[in-house]
Amino acid sequence: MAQFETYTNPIIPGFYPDPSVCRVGDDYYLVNSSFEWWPGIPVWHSRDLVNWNHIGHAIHRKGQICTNPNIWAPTIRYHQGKFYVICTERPGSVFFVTADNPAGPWSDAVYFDIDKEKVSAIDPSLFWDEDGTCWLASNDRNKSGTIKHWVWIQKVDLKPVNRGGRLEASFVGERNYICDGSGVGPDNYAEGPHLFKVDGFYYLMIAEGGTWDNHAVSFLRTDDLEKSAEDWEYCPFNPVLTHRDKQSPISATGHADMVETQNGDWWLVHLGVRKQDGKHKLGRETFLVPLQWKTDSLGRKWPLANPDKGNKTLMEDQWPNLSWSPEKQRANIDEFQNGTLGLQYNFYNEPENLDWYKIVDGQLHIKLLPAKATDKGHCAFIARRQQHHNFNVETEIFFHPKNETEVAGLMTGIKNTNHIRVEISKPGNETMATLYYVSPHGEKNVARVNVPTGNHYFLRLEARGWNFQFYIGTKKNKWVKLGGLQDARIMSSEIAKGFTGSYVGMYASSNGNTSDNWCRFEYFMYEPYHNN
Ligand code: 6LW
Repeated sequence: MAQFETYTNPIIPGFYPDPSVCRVGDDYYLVNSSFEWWPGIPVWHSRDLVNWNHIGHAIHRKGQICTNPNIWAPTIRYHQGKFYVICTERPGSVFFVTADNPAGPWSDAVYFDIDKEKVSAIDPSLFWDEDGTCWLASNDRNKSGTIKHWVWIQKVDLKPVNRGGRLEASFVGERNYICDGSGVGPDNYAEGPHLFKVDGFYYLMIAEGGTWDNHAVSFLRTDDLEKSAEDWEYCPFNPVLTHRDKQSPISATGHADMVETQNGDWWLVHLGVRKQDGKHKLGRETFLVPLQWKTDSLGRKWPLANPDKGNKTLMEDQWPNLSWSPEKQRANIDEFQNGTLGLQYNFYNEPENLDWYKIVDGQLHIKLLPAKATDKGHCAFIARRQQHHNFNVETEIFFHPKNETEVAGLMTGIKNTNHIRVEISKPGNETMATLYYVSPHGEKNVARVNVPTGNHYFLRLEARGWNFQFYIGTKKNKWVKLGGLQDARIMSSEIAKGFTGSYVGMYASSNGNTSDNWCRFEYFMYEPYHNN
């Protein structure tokens, strides 16, 4: 079997933030936040920590959780034959789901009754001590987001009780507030806590500094989880990982989780962003960095990220001491041959039902829904993440607009208020392809061409950094340039705000009217260009 000497970061490119990892034997499982994208919480499998295969979603069924999802920062753990994923459903609740098989199905949600009037908990994590006691670590966040976060831990009983139709687990004993940060660096903002037991000590990993440029990972430890805050010991090397000094192509490194391999090595997975021209469009991505335990002057051991390489996560680093286990690569072209939508696709917000799309004879059919691309909620948009700075997207669409409100095409962006899309429509007797650019200031029609009526069309997007150009054709590879944006930074997280990343996908709408019309897509291609 081929063995590589190095791996490249990010290990999971694109909008895959807040990674959490666990190991079961020789197998590793990882989850990410998904916010309002459906299905929620992607679940990954790997045997070498570098090649990851998307195997399912922890939130995949209507009714599994109580409200429309807005999922923040999950943790995955394995305990006595069961997988647990615990996370926050914003704005309110902490819940967990369980599964025998991490590919699914996952159970209905079990909630913690946690919310106070002004404060909600985020970033929950579970830890089982050797005596079987289960602890929940989390951090408070007040609803306006203005006070500092405090990390706390508390014993819990996970056995669900049905309270008024909602499954609930219970707290045991007092909540122990541990810290609001390591005290090192700007804006402590402690969050993303995880507990580990190593050589008889309990290590508390925290993220701090806020999720952007000042993000960092720090450690505390204690020999007794019931000890009060002032008796915990702070790692003198804190933060053990940060790219605050902006000396790396990777920024915002933080919100992490760590795992010990079957060979006794320790690795950290964490989020980070890759900026171009000071902004990023791919969301917060998942990175991997080796940890080494170093002893301080008091003889205490602490895990440090790449201490011999400037305490930084590198774009390329030494391969883990694990055999190369390539996962099956997803083909660049999806010809809809499987009868079901691939795991790479998401909808923006959970749909009311799933009767508006189907795969028949190798074509994806999408019904025109009244919701518009600029609406806040769910619309008929089947999309996948942009995972590279440079990429090409191509599709073939069959569509006969029946009236001037019916449109279908290709859309890319980060939000309803920050996107570009090309639509086929028939405003009068002629069929048109129109390119729209949408910013918080409104919608602009940037290009329009006539296309033959009653035909099928090929649509193509070429993204090179912030330059997005669209093409149309009635024959494959016979492109007419439609136009685009030289500078699409409107789709950056810095401008659009929020915690997600950019998507690209197939779209259809009847613009406020009911319609029984459908469009069909023959294939959908996403192809990295020069792989970066
Ligand atoms: C998450 C918090 C954070 O809950 O961003 O980067 C929040 N860290 O820990 C949303 O991902």
